[in-house]
Amino acid sequence: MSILNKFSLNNKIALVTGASYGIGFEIAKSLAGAGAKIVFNDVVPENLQKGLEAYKEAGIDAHGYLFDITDEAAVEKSIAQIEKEHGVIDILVNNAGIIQRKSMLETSAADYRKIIDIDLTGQFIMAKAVLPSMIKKGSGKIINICSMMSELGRETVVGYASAKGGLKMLTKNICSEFGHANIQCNGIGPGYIATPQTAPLREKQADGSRHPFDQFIIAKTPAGRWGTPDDLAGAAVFLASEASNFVNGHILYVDGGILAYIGKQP
Ligand code: NAP
Ligand code: GCO
Repeated sequence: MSILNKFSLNNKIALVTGASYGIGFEIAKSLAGAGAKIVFNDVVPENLQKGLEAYKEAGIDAHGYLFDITDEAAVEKSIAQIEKEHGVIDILVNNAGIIQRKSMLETSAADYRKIIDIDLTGQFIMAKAVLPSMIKKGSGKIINICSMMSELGRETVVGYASAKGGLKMLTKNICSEFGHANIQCNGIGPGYIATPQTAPLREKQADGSRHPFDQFIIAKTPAGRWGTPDDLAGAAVFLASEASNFVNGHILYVDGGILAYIGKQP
């Protein structure tokens, strides 16, 4: 049998959260390309509709559901509906998330709680909702979208970094508690990726020069460029497929080498 068969997702159902666009959309496309049936969610009706149109344009028969990953009752109801309409979810990609950029001293406890709620508690709620059927089926893949901030801090992203650090440990804990049930829970740690979420960091300056943060990331990345969502496709298919059945609790960084590099001398 060809080794490539191990990367096949034929007859698998994949749920990607927050996947109307951005990283989630590209990961969903990659899983569809490997044979998976795509289910995705969003929290804004207009964006869900745009996502459905984008998948159709990409030739993907995706199924969209509107729910907030932080609303446990809505998540449980939606997962039950998805399982009834499509079958057991084989692959969950916990992609949905937000970021807020302001100094810690300007960050209220309410700000902090909101980011933790969406970027960490929401991923817990989603995993808890899909695990029972995965365990009953005897297999399952959970992929948490972590970050450079799962390993490193920086000014202005205290809530986000706290959540992404916690998400690394949630990943290890799901591995620890459910590995015996043939559940593999891993993370993908993207570097700096060009999406709407990082657009403010790449805005051209009034004089047409690169944003200072843009220049910083180029100097910090051995690849000398920002990543694109498509750079994450291979890692997603690998961690969603049986090719990674003995990989568990691992965060696979797809960062162009940032975490290995002290950075180019100014
Ligand atoms: P994005 O463009 O901002 O997309 C985030 C998605 O999450 C949107 O579809 C958004 O829906 C959805 N979402 C937000 N809150 C939600 C909620 N409560 N319930 C359901 N869906 C919700 O972000 P991205 O750049 O694609 O990033 C996707 C993931 O990768 C995030 O977890 C992010 O932290 C992580 N990441 C990004 C980078 C990067 O450089 N871009 C690097 C490392 C990790 P609406 O827009 O409709 O609200
Ligand atoms: C930021 C960026 C990063 C990226 C990503 C890096 O403001 O520092 O948004 O946090 O989103 O998480 O891996």
